[in-house]
Amino acid sequence: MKVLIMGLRSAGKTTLVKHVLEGKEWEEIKNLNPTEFVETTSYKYRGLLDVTTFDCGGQESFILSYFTEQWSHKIFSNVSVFIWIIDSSDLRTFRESKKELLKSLNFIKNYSPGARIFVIATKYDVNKISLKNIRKELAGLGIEQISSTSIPLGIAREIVCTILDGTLTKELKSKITKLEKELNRFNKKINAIATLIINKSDGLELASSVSSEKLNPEILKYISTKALVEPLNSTRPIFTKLQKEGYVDLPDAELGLWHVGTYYVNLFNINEQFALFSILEERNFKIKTLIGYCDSIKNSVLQFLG
Ligand SMILES: Nc1nc2c(ncn2[C@@H]2O[C@H](COP(=O)(O)OP(=O)(O)O)[C@@H](O)[C@H]2O)c(=O)[nH]1
Ligand SMILES: [Mg+2]
Repeated sequence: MKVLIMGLRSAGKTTLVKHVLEGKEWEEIKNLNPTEFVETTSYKYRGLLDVTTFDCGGQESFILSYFTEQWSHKIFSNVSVFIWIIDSSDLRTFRESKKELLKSLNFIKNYSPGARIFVIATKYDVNKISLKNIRKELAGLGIEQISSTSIPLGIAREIVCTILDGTLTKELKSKITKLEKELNRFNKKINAIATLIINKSDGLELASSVSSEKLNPEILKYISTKALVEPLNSTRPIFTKLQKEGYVDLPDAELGLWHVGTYYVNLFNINEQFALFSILEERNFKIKTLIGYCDSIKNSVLQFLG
């Protein structure tokens, strides 16, 4: 599935993509350098969807060259989802952005007639144009949905995820439902509040099971646990080195446990791509038993993927 993301210079494209598809938080990405010409990056959103973004710089001269024969075919063909990014904090560039959007839509309609079209108004924390006005300005262009986002306000991930989740096929959804049945059993066995299978690259869940009314499963859908899960990738090299020096035995299972208030967060490495994440209330579990259960759910996940 090709997701094409475009917009004028400095509209907030790169920041948004890094936030949602790389699980980066505002503090890490608020000072990015501008993108040079077309940067193509491929992601596996939630471990499910192949998403390729074409971040097209956005300098005026670059924008012009997209519309040459040579480039337009390459950029606008086979697009399933087209997202135009508009800077809601900049009144001066609004006209220009609308003009370029109209041009792009012509290309999309030519080269990818079935594409679903979305507009995202970024930087709504410092907006100068209201969403209502943007919607009025862009009415009648065949845009499915126009939404506003703000990364510092923490509302961007949910908006973009909702758009991408809306493009998941029935087959994928029923596969997830099957995996969630396994997770429900696991969750009961270990007496956890919630268990999630996390796609490590964006920190988003592939599937989840929530067994308590205390937690809204809808919220878990849009949280990136990247920062918690990431250490699982780096502990093995450290332990390997220590083991070489003869200090420790290398553990077979890669399990991490966080103690947060009265809760325990259990992290378990499934493979390069996925990790298991559960939230447990108080210490009512044995580590060895926990590892055993984690191992069996690991096999289910690997089967699901295989
Ligand atoms: N206040 C605010 N600034 C943002 C937001 N998203 C991006 N920016 C800033 O907008 C500028 C341009 O962002 P960038 O992603 O490089 O734009 P691009 O050229 O479209 O890729 C950067 O200084 C970002 O920090 C947001 O949600 N709120
Ligand atoms: Mg950029």
